[in-house]
Parts: sequence; structure tokens; C-alpha cells
Amino acid sequence: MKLILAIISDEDSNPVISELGKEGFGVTKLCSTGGFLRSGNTTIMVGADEEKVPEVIDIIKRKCKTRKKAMPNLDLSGGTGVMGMAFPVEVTVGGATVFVLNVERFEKL
Ligand code: 2BA
Repeated sequence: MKLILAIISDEDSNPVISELGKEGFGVTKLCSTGGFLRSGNTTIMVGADEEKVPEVIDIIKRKCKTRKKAMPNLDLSGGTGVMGMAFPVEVTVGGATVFVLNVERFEKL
């Protein structure tokens, strides 16, 4: 068994979770925050048999879009205040950042 952890945009979470549910996968949704933008995103956890992993990843790929997001105040002074100008920076986020982990043991008690 594998555990798929996928970090996705909040906006994509409902379509992804609905489609995974429709295809019979169990899903847990976690509210998370990106370390760079410091804004909310969604992490989903899916436990699945190894042969089903490509199907899960395909659903995530189909339902997650890339988006441009602005980081309004990137302080390039490194916190020193020297040349402390703030510049808006645009970054491309997503579709999804996916980790596939081995599961040593899985039980429902
Ligand atoms: P954030 O950390 O808020 O990053 C949002 C987007 O900002 C990233 O999109 C990337 O385009 C950009 N970015 C991140 N760090 C950067 C940096 N040091 N310099 C310049 N640009 C940077 P994605 O790569 O699609 O990542 C989306 C979210 O996925 C991330 O949100 C983070 O929550 C998660 N993530 C990405 N890579 C990860 C990793 N290696 N480990 C854990 N979480 C990760």
C-alpha cells in the first residue's frame, strides 16, 4: 500500500475530492499553508494499493490547474532594512505537488 500526499490549490480541492470519491478512493483533506507564499492551500491524503497510484495521480493531474499568484510584499533586504524595498512577485503555483510514500502497515480498528 502507498500513501499519496498531494498539495493542491484550495480552488481545486472540491473537484479532486469528488472525483476521487466517485472512483472509490478514501480521501482525507487537511488545511495547510505554503511556506513561500504563506497562504492557504489544501493537502489531501489518499491510501491506495500500489497499482492504483497512477489512477490517483491521473485524477489529481486532470483536476488541478496551474495558477499565477502574486506575493505582494517580497522584502529583498533579507530583513536588514537596507535597500528595504518591497516588490510584488508573481509565481506559478500548482497544479499539484505530489509525494508517494510507502505504508508499512495499514489497519482500521
Ligand atoms: P508555497 O511554498 O507557498 O509556494 C508557492 C509557489 O511559490 C510554488 O508553487 C513555487 O512556484 C513558488 N516558490 C516556492 N518556493 C520558492 C522559492 N524559494 N523561490 C521562488 N519561488 C518559490 P509550487 O511549486 O506549485 O508549490 C505549491 C505548494 O506546494 C507550496 O506552496 C508548498 O505548500 C508545497 N510544496 C512545494 N514543494 C514542496 C516540497 N518540496 N516540500 C513540501 N511542500 C512543497
